[in-house]
Amino acid sequence: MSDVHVKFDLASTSDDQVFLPPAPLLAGAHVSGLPSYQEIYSKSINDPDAFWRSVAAELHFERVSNKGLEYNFDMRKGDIFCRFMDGSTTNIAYNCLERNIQKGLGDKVAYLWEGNEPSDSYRVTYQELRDKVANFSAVLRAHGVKRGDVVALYLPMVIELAVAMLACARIGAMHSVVFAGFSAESLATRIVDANCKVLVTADGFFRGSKTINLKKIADKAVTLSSTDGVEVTSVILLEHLKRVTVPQGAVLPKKEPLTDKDFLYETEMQKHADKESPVEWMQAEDPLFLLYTSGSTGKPKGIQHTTAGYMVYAYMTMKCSFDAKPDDVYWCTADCGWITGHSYLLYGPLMNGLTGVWFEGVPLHPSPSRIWNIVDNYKVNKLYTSPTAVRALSALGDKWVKETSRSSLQLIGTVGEPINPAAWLWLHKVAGEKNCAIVDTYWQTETGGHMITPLPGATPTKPGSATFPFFGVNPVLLDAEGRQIEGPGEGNLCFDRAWPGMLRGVYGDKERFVKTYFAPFKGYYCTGDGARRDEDGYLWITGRVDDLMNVSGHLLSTAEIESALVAHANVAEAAVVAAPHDIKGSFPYAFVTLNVGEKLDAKLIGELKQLVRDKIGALAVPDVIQEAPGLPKTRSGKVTRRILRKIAEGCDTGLGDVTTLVDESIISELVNGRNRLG
Ligand code: 6R9
Repeated sequence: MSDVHVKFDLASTSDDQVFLPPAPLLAGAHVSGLPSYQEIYSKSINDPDAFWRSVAAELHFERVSNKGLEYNFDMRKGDIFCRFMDGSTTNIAYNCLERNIQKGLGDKVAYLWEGNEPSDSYRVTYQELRDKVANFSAVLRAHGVKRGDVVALYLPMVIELAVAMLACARIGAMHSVVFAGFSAESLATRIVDANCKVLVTADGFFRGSKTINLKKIADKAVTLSSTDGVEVTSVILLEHLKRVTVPQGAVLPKKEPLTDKDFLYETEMQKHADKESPVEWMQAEDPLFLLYTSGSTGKPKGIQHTTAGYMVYAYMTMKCSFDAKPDDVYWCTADCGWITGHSYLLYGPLMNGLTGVWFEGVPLHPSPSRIWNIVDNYKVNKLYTSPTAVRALSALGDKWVKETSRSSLQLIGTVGEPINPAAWLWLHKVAGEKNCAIVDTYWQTETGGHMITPLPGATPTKPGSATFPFFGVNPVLLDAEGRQIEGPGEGNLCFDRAWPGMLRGVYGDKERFVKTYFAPFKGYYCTGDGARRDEDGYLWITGRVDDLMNVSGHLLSTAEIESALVAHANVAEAAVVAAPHDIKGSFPYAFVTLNVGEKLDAKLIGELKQLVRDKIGALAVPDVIQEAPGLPKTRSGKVTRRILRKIAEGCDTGLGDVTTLVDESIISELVNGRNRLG
């Protein structure tokens, strides 16, 4: 195991903040105790084919070939490729539904749906979900959708989105889910890129007290696509608004007229209710879905996942990272417009036969207790959410949490960005009442599932560290020249071997696939993130490599400085970017959002600088700290640092694409704020 760079030795740790797995989770966990993790990990690395084929044996394959993982990561040796169980056939929707029903789970609740308003809710069993999926797959077929076609799904968080995704998978069509917060232009770009002929959408929905007229946006996207040469032939329209409660202060949107392309969802379902629509047995390497993710330059990339590899990986990561158990009530707060919704709200939980919560609303509506109220109402025992939500909630004070019970909670997972130790500890102490495992999962749209993550019954955790690799994954840290950093150190986070769930391409752009992921370091998959390995072998994600900055020849992590700043009790959020400096090369420029009622005065600036100095060192102290009423964020909650970088550089205009931001007006406020600094 000489090429495996993981050391698991806590005996000599100097870290006093190590949290052992909670006793109830340790007992009877799928992976119980660190030695068990180490043993399985070694097996998975030493004989990946045997390991992954034994996982695959827990799922249904119609035909099983004798192939395992085959791949080439080195462009000097030929084409980059990855195949898993090539020649086998299976179907992921069948594994989510029919397979569980045959095991006797037909009457088990698959999803507890809760709407934007707490009064709107219903539940759907595995059998009911299967029937809806088979029915909708007949509708898709009737609209000409065939194996290999791409169907665009532009829906709020309704159960019909799950139905549509699974119906595509049932008949071998790829779904391309577009987050319902994206604009008409974004939707059109995605429709055109994948030549989608069928679009499934809804009339509208409420998000908090905001009204979204989805049909109006969808209509515009269909027109824009047509201008770009792609003719959508059918729009299947779900009438959602008529069945939900209108939030206080909101009004129903104007009803958009139906066009000759529109077909009502319910009418179509009834029309094709009795049609046979059999499961397509898919080749292991047949594409399963596309999901667009932003690139550092140019148009978004259509990340392409395939059938067997994604299926086995989503199943196994769900099972181990969240220790999936039959009695779980599991809630992933992610929207299905993101990969987290795909792997850990839809496919992972269903394949594991769980009961999931499917939530349409937002965490702070109608009150900041909403998340915890849902946990209490449904007795959620495993919650998967994002650091950004955690920071927003913790900034409002503990009162909203304290007035709820949360006694059912056993595990809280996070994903999407590095979680700063303060937020981690807040989850542990306040939300989790010191009873919960905190699981910081590191992964990407491209990886299909968790890559670096604690296992709740096995891994001693450190606040802010994603800890150790998942089975079959070997992370390496490379320096700028591509040399492996052995032992403690910091570098580019790469993976030296394939795993089943990895992307198989960027849709329609093989060159971009190779260039983005395999050209930076020959022989490795490059994540674009930096990571640090500590004395105990723990991995700490330091943020995107393009967020690293070089100050006086020292590599600094923006995430690390941000983490220091948000450790201050008055700071809700912080974003740090590199600004040019004549002597140092660049300097850290910090934007900080303060908790309600706080003011950024000289005293607080002094305290913040001292905090960074104490936690990291003098060279990390931001030269400028600017108060930010809010940070520019994409709809997935990621801070757009490229815009902040431009502001810090002194630009007033030419800030780049701002159309993906939730709130564009924040930009001028930040520019004005900077000008006031002088
Ligand atoms: C799953 C998802 C991927 C990027 C990734 C990294 C950041 C995700 C993280 C994390 C630190 C974690 N990221 N999880 N950074 N700790 N636990 O978010 O996919 O939207 O493609 O984003 O998010 O920078 O490269 P995606």
